[in-house]
Amino acid sequence: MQDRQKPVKQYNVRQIKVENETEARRELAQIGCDDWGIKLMAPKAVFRVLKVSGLTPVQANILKQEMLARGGEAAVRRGVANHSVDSTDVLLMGTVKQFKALLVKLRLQPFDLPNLAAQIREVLDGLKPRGTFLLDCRGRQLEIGRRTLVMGILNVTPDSFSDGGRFFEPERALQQAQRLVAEGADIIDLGGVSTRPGHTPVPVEEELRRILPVLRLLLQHLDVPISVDTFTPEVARAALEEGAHILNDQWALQRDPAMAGVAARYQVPVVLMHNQQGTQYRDLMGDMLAFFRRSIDIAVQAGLPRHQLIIDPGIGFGKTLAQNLEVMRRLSELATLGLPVLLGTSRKSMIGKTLDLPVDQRVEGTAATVALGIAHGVDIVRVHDVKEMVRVARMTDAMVRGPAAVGVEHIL
Ligand code: HH2
Repeated sequence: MQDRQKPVKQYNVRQIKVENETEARRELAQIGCDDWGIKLMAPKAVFRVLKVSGLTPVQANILKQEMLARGGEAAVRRGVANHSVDSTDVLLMGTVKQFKALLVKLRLQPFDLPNLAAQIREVLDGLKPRGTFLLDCRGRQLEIGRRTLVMGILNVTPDSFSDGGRFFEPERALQQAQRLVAEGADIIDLGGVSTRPGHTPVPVEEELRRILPVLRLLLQHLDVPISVDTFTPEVARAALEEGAHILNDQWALQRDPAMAGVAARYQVPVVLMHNQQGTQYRDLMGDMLAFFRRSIDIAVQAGLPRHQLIIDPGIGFGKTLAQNLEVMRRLSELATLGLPVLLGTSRKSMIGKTLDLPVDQRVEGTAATVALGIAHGVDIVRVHDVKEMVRVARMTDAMVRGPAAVGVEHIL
């Protein structure tokens, strides 16, 4: 007869979720580390992979050497070692502690590496949890980060893809906006031009004729901030002069050089939405980030502070279905810039094509994108179906941000 085996002691090995130093500190404290140990080890618990573009072989070789010396890694293009290529992208892999030590070394190097060090530093800082802050919309405040904010769409266009023609009359538009606010909208986004594929361009006078009477009514009767969805400086100027609180620019200040000056003059928050002609990318997320950096530069040069800017990946703009889905999957990469993120997926063709459903049956698909967006760090969702998406956002917030985000901690 065989001996009965001694029971094997179980150590309950498992992976835990640690995405930043705040979460690392919490886990270290929970196992009883002392304060000194927590301070020392938290930066070792967070691993980052950063992608850097367009380095010379000389820069890349130094970077690799310095990263390896810190115990991290740097992947470069074949041909960098013998300088048979002109430039390379680099994947830097290491803990926050290793990155910090790398930065100290890079600051002492030639070849523009101190500049690169400053840019890496900015990204590492941007990736730290932002906490909550108040976005000042010309006197009306939006609290960013505590819970997801819902922007209700009000299109006063005859041809918008999902609600075109329904709220063309100012009184009806006001009623619709009041309904959206009653359902929980934190912002109303007023648009006078449809940008759906195949839309007809609208003259400035017509865009003004559509939005100004409605805007005046909204400003009189609503307490929430009103954003104006336009990429035309004349329209933006007129709307801001009337008192609109936020500028939502589908070309992120890059379509008309006058736009940034208009936004700066009124010191309004600006939504910088990614957009481009065609769907060619060298590196989808990398190109989008470079686009946002250009827009941020334009804004700051014009005198708009960085903290007034919101970025938006522009789902459905200059992207194929596969690219839209990839952006959704990689939304958390937008945290790189440390700015609030707005997501506009409501009833869009990405959902229609994926589920093979017409525009009036895309509410569940929209819900999936809102939930995923929030899980990936989105701060504001732009939606038509406010009542439903407020519920989706509250539920997702309770799970992602914690019960305090929706005020239910008392029942726990
Ligand atoms: N999408 C649309 C319009 N404006 N603004 C931002 N910031 N982000 C978006 O994703 C976005 C936007 C298009 O949607 P919709 O307003 O519903 O349709 P239409 O262009 O037909 O009016």
